[in-house]
Amino acid sequence: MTQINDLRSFIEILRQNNQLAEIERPVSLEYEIGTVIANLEKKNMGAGLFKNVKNSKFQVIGGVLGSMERVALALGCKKSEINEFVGKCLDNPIPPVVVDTAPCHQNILLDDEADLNLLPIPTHAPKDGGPYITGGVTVGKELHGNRHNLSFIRMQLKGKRKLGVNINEWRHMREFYDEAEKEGKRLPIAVVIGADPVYYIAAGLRYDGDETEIAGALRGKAIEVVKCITSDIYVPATSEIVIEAEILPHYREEEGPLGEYTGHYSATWQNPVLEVKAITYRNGAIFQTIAGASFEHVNLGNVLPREPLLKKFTQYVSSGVINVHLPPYGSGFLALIQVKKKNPGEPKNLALAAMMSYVNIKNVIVVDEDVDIFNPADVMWALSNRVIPEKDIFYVPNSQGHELDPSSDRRGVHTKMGIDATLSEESKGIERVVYPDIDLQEYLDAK
Ligand SMILES: Cc1cc2nc3c(=O)[nH]c(=O)nc-3n(C[C@H](O)[C@H](O)[C@H](O)COP(=O)(O)O)c2cc1C
Ligand SMILES: [Mn+2]
Repeated sequence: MTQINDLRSFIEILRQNNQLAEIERPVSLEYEIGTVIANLEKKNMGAGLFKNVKNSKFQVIGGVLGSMERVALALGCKKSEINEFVGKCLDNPIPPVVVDTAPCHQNILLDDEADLNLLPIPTHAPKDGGPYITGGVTVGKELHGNRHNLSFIRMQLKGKRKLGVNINEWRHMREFYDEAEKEGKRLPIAVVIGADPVYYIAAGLRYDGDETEIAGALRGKAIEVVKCITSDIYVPATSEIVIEAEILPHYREEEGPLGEYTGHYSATWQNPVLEVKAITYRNGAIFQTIAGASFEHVNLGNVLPREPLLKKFTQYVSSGVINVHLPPYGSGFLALIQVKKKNPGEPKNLALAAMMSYVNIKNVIVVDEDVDIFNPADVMWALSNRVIPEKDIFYVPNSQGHELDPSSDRRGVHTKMGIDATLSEESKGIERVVYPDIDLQEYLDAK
């Protein structure tokens, strides 16, 4: 099996596992690529590799981590093992190793040559404010010191060497930027576009050190990094494209709107801008993108970072918890808990624990061990069959949620809801009809 160490080797894995749609037809950066990625996702047809992008010499790929099947392929584990595996890696970091020469420096454009218009930056959703880099990992470093940080920062194309940047509150990158701004200094950063998928998964995680160490843990091997050309920031040597830039202090411009993870558009905000210092890329570079409001957006920003916590919190309350899931169709607001319950009140306690595990979690559904939490139809079946509303549903009004939740107020205050969708004690003795799973191929292939 191909060993994954960059985007290209993962594309090969996707190809081998029928998780790649290879598109030869010429496509436009304006809306067309975003629309095709969204349709591929809806029809579960794999990541989209656009080989012929109008007005660009680069290929574009989107939806790389848009399904849990592809996340499992990236991590080399089963779908049901993902949260356990990511949780373990967060406790066992592997620091990166520095190399001197790197494929990502095969082509170097400096200063005035570093023109963003050379890159295939898509405008994804119909009402996005313009072209956006959404599938880039921002590498930050504190101004005084060597602490690195990975995260996703959406970047709006605003000029040949200018991007608008949106760094939200409480982010590690925000700390770096606030510190630089206080001193009136520019903050050097790098944007990595196209890398080993574990680098993307690590960037969405909340970790107090350098998330590159978690990428190493997820890969089971140190990530090879190289020093940037214009700063002392380190990026993966096999990155497809790297933008080296500086965020300006004490300057704001309008930025937005963009399709957000809630499936709604964000408002426009007054946000900082950056100036590009260099663009470097590999020969035959592939530009990676993430369609706003896609499952990939939710997987990276909500599902993968928070499932390990959800598991820890709920298993602390009950050893009967079998698995947990934050399905991407729930925008990170819906948690599903599968339990072999011992006591009738246990599912309610589990719902409360889930609500405590992360502020965004609003609705919690607890199901029995015979319900597949990775199959929405099975969860809907449990809701339809096993819920006695006046007894099984409870609310926590005026609790804290996330400001982008459309059902919350401006400060993110909303009502949380817990649903015990397990079979009630009184109904015990009723048995579910279960046909065994078989390998159909044996029937279809038989002569
Ligand atoms: C596709 C995608 C886009 C995101 N865009 C932003 C963004 O524009 N601004 C932001 O602050 N967080 C954004 N996030 C969330 C952060 O990347 C995420 O919370 C990250 O873990 C923050 O890391 P940090 O605290 O280490 O900086 C995005 C996440 C994803 C998956
Ligand atoms: Mn961090």
